[in-house]
Amino acid sequence: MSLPDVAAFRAALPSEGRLVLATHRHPDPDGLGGLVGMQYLLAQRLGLGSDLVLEGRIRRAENAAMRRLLDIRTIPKGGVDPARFKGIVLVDSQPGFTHTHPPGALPLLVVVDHHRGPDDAASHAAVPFFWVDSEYGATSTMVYHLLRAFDLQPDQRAATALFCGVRYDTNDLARDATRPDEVAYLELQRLADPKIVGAVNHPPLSRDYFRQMAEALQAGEVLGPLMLVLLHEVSSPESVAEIADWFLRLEGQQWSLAGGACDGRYQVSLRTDAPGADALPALKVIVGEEGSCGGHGRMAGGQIPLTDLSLEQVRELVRRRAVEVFGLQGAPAQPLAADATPAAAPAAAARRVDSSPARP
Ligand SMILES: [Mn+2]
Repeated sequence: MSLPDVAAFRAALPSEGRLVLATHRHPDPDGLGGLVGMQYLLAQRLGLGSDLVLEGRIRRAENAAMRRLLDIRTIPKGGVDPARFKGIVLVDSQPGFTHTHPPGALPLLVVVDHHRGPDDAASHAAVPFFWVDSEYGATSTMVYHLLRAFDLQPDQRAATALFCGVRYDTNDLARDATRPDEVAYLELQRLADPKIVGAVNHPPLSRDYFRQMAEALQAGEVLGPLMLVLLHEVSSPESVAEIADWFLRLEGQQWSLAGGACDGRYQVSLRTDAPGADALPALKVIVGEEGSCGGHGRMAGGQIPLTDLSLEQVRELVRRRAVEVFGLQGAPAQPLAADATPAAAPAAAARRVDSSPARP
């Protein structure tokens, strides 16, 4: 596990001016938390102003609530005038990840991320401060420890943002959490606003959300240890991740793969709760040469562009490769919504008919 290097961080940044802070497309709480924490650190310890540039609409209700309640302000990507900024700080992502396109024409000065990236030393060498360590369960944990290395305690807003990030990516320390995540979680919980944390955790959900979940329930298939939900169009890429998370809770299922088309790409999310299992290698096989993916520990996400292949072709490809990678050739696919005990069903139905009064 690597520790933050304060001197290297200082050396990578200008002594004055403004910076652009960016993260991956469709930011999640860990990306947003890392941005808010980083903005606070730059202002408090380095006297540097910064603006957040976000890509992709934030549609997941939890993430939108976090942005609203913490008043996370951004400037449009198209509105970045290179003359006004000294460079870019990227959190929870890395250059070269296909879901990340920081505004061009500005140098990338800092990368802080916990995803496993491509072993491409050339792209790292070009970044003055490149701190990537997949031993951390969340980027927000890394940013928290960077603040502490500067002897800086986050204020309530920054603590709330970072706390939401740590708890989201580690599932409240239950998933991929290490000792630094625990330290950050407990300290940030003490400093965070519990009302905001609660409101982010349980935001109002749109009717569209329930419609999407109803579709997912209908489309869900149980294939041995794999829960498979390959949808057609979805309202947001985040909903694919949410569906994968949700269906992992099905009793007896150790893997959950969800997919859906949005913004010209077929998004896929793979989750596992098998002890010690790693989601990324399996997803790499599933998206293959046609797509790209990233992940850490028990979660991985990726996409396949819907340019050369049609939506139906991609769904078939994903399904076939998932069956192969989990060795499920010949395994019966059972609709999730079907009776899980088909053998007992006719008898039970017969009894109901016998004992119930005739319907009008
Ligand atoms: Mn993250």
